[in-house]
Parts: sequence; structure tokens; C-alpha cells
Amino acid sequence: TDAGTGARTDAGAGSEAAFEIAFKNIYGRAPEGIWAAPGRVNLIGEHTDYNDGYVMPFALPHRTRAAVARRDDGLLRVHSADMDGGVVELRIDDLAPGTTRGWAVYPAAVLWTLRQAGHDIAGADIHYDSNVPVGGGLSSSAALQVVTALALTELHGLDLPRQELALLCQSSENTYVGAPVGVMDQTASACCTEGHALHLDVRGLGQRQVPFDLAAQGLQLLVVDTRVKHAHADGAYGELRAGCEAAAAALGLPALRDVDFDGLDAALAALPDERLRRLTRHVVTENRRVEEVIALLDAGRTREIGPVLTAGHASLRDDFRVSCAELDLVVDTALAAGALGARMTGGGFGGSAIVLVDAGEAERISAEILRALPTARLFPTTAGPGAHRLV
Ligand code: GAF
Repeated sequence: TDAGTGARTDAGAGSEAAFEIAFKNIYGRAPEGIWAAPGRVNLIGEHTDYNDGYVMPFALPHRTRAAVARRDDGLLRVHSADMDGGVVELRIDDLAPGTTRGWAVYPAAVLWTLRQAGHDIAGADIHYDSNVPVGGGLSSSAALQVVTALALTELHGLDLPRQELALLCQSSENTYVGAPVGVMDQTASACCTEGHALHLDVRGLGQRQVPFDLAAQGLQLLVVDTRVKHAHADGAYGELRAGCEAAAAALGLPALRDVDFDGLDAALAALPDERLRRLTRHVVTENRRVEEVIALLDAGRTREIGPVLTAGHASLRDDFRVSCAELDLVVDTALAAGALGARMTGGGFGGSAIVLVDAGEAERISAEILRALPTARLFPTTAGPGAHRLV
């Protein structure tokens, strides 16, 4: 989901020294360290994570930074360079699911969850900034959660494996924030590595870093943030997840992951209604598309992933029904202009699309997309590093 510290496109780009001075000006002392965690783009594998399936995100170069110092008096104080409202001060003993308002819910959720897990963290002062576009379906909230969790655990000498850190952040969003998200976004922010897409098998949480260097192949990936978010997005996500779980239950299976691609027709025939059939068809074919993209990348046939991405969009539009007019317009315009492939990315109902193009065509195709949707924000991207300590 998307929320976070706000998005000024220039934020997060300033020097660490200036960021440290900002912390000092706010809290009257020096931070003990500075950490960063990125937003993500999902290349393929949408709405598969909570079906125990496959996903394949990569980290954006855009990231959220946190300058942090420990406290021992039971206070959590958070401040964001991108949000109005000054320092938010919370008493750790008062933290409880559903009680924290505004963007501070994400750091509060992480601290509360760490303490629930038995980690004795008595407080902190944190200053954030971010250049991850908020509301763009690019996981600004996962970046905020993961940077907070990484900083707090490292400062307290807790060496949590990255996947565990991501699970902890997901749990904080499920339980404290109240959003029933899967584990893709937090895992992407915590575990991705530069120049790679991350193949995550959510069942068993097996990971493989798949080399993903488009420039070497004369290709470019554009991110197109439509800057729209339709109001029903949050409730709809939970309904879709519940629909998938109902379909798996109707088939007597633990998850839709367990429907074999070759057995899809038989599974569809066994389902009681058209909605469950649509949801199932998307999840099963999407898992297959992840496998296809991996095989093509492994074979060095990167150009050929384009049609697979486009097929993924059609499935999200027609079967899963999470696209919207603006996303369809971007995808259709890009393809008509000669893009190799295009799809919405993330949860849907607004947010961003990705467009694969020949590098030499990027400028022309970008201009055509912006002519069709002038309010969009468009930028070329590469696979950046996962969360790490800066200072
Ligand atoms: C959102 C969720 F947070 C992810 O867990 C995932 O389900 C995604 O939507 C859809 O693929 O980003």
C-alpha cells in the first residue's frame, strides 16, 4: 500500500551530512546512524503473494532515509522532512493497534511489533525524508516500515535475517495498521540487490536474485505514476484476498498456488461462480507468467518478456479487475507507440504502470504517454539496492 513520509521528488537526494544536521536541529543532539530503504516496482507476479505464489519485484533507486538515536525513557519521537505537523511524540506504553493516526502509524507499528516479539526497545528519536512517490503504488509505506525496522534492530544489536525483518514489517501492517497485505513489498525493500529482480516463492520464502540489467540489452523500463488513487482501493484489496481464499477453500486446497496450470480448466469447472473463476484464472496464469519471465531472463531473451508483461495487464484488467481507466490508457498508448510490453504494477485502482521500451525509443514513447495523460509522472528506472546503513 502507499503512504509514508510524503514525496518531494528532491527529498532523499541531499547529502548525509545535511540530513544529520537536520536531525540535530530537530532533536538537539547527533543521530547514532542513518539508514535507507527503497520503494519497489513489481516486474511480474501481481496479487499472487497472498495466494502463496510467485512474485518478482526489484528495488527502485528511490528510497526513504531515517536518521535515528535511541532513547531510554519510553518515548518514540518521529519527524518527517516531507510532512507538515512537526515532531510526533508517542508513549510506547500507550501504543495499541488502531490508535495511531497519520503517517506515524507505520513507525509506531514497527516498534510495537518488535516489542511484541520480545525485543526490548525503550524509545527512539527518528527523522525521515523520502523521494519514493507516495500513493504511486511504489511501496512508500514498505520503505518507511523497513527503514525503521532495520535501524531499530541494528541500533539495539539485534541481527535479524532480512526475510524475518520483512515478515515483521508485514505483521505490523496487518495487525497494527489493519491492512491485510501480503509480504512482497516489505521483502522487496529489505532483500533486493542492485542490478537484480528478486524471485520470491512466497510458500517457503525461497529467494533467488535474478540478474536484471536492461541497459546492457539496449532496453529501458519506464515507470508511469498516473497520480490517481481510486477511493475504494483499500476495501477492495481485502475483498479480493477473501475471494481468492474462498476459491481455494471451494477447491479443497490450502491456497490458489496449489492449482496446477495444467489443471486450470478442471479447477474452473469445479468453482461455484464466475467471480471466483476469474480470480482463480488470474492467479494461476500469473504464477505461470512469473515462471516464463524468469526463463526468458535466464536465457538472455529479455526483449521477449514484453508480451508476457502485457498479458499480465490484460489478466489484471479483465479477470482480477484491479486496473482503471488511467492505467489502461497508459498501457494502450505505450503499446500503440511501439513499447515492447506494458502493465500496471502493484495493487491497482490507480498507482503506476511499467513500460518496457527499446532505449532509443524511450523519449518518443514517453512523450506520447504524457500527451495522453499529462498529469502523469514518468521516469526511467533501474534495479537499485535494498535496505542498508548509510552512516
Ligand atoms: C500491494 C500489497 F501490499 C502486496 O502485498 C501485493 O499483494 C500487491 O498489492 C499486489 O501484487 O502492493
